[in-house]
Amino acid sequence: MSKKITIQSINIRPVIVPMDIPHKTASGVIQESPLVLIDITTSEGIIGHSIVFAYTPVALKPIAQFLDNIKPLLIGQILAPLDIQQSLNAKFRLLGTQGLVGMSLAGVDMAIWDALARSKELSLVQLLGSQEKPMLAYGTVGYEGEKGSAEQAAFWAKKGFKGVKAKIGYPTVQEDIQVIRAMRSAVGDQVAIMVDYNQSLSPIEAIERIQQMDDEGLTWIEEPTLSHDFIGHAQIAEQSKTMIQCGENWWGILDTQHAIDANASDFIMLDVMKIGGVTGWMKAAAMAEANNIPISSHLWSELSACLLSCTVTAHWLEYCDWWNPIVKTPLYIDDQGYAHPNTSVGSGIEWDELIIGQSLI
Ligand code: SMN
Ligand code: MG
Repeated sequence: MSKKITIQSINIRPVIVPMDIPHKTASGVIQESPLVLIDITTSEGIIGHSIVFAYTPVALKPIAQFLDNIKPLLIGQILAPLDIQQSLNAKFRLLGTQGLVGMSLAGVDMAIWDALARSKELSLVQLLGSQEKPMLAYGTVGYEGEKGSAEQAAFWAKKGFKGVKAKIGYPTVQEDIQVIRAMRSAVGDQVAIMVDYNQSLSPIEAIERIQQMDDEGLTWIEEPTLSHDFIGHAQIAEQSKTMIQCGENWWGILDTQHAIDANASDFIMLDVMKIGGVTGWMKAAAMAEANNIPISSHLWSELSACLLSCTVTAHWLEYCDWWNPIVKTPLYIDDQGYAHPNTSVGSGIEWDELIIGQSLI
């Protein structure tokens, strides 16, 4: 019988990583990255790492505190992510496993998977039974108006990216279309353009706007209305020629099931944290496979590149460099715009302790 590896200790560190350019959306600006870094040390001395993204600094300490509080539930447990997720979900059923709780539990799951892969001396992709494959990546463009959006789009295209995604949701649809056309002139016909409304329209407004931009050659239109309005999204998808993309705000496999049942989205974009960590991703990816729905990723570029390699309907990787300062080897993107998942042990995240030391709060 193989030796049982257990969780020996857990280290939780809240940090704020400054951003070069604040990320503007139709639903608010992200000025910096508030992150909780999790390190789980096993009984054999192997350390697994993960990142929880708090979205806003006001959520940072509560998440870190919650993670500190659940240490006794984890220490001494066998390093078995599926079982740990099941027991934590049961433990917090009455409180609810969405929001800050869900984010924290997903962070634990990601760190356990990383530790498990490292303890077997396998890459995460190998541990999950797959091989690392190059993934088509797109660059992100903020809510920067015509000129700014075109400049940011050109920046990614020049680096070889084959796709760019801009934030829209300007006061009028004419402005949305002007931004799209300015980006198209900047990047040419060979680069895919996606747009993201960040939930800012009502279903009726969305239907009216999207019908006017249906001939702009967009690869997808993301979250036109509230992320949990599956019926509203289904109405929009039904009336739009352009593909609808949703999923970054779905909590776990039950949201995924309800959204699929409602035909809420043509494509699915998983956020490895909100979907429930590596465990949640793999389950949601299986649901997408059964329904022939392409899967893209949200943030967590390094980890998502690994997970997309294990996803049958893998589509696009969202490239996000905001957390690059704290990791030793950020995700490598080649000059054709393909991301190359980590092939060394684990998910490839190693901390740059010097920068982390300067970012602690
Ligand atoms: C997004 C929203 C919030 C933070 C980061 C990114 C965005 C995306 O919706 O799709 O990247
Ligand atoms: Mg989005």
